Amino acid sequence: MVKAICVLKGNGPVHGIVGFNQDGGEVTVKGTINGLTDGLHGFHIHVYGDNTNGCMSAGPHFNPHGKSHGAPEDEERHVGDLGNITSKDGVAEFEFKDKIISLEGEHNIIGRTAVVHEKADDLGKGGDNESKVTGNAGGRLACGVIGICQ
Ligand SMILES: [Cu+2]
Ligand SMILES: [Zn+2]
Repeated sequence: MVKAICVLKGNGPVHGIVGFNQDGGEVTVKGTINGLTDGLHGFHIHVYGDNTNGCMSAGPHFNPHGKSHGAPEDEERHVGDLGNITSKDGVAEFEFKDKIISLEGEHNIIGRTAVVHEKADDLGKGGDNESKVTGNAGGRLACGVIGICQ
């Protein structure tokens, strides 16, 4: 089984840790992120594992097939589109599976950046152009490069 880990940090109070475990054609994503406002926050894999200029250096969503932004369950989505996580009382604890991201091959996310956003991701259904690119999820509160772990 291939395993990866990401430690997310930002300029504010938001920080967390997210693990990625590959099991066959599925990756289980399990994490805890602290310091978010209550409610939904967009969570994506962005293309570059570069934090030179903070989370902005991570570039746009990981999108090797030139698709539009969408929900994790949509056919039309970026590989990096993992939807929203939910924070309550300052803690977002989550676990879900995704069949599109991978820890090997063409959809490999190792060496790229996980980002948690200021606002909810509208999952491509916001009705404006930006919705089809970023989901209108707003600022990048915390991020980290995804690395191989034991
Ligand atoms: Cu993002
Ligand atoms: Zn996207």
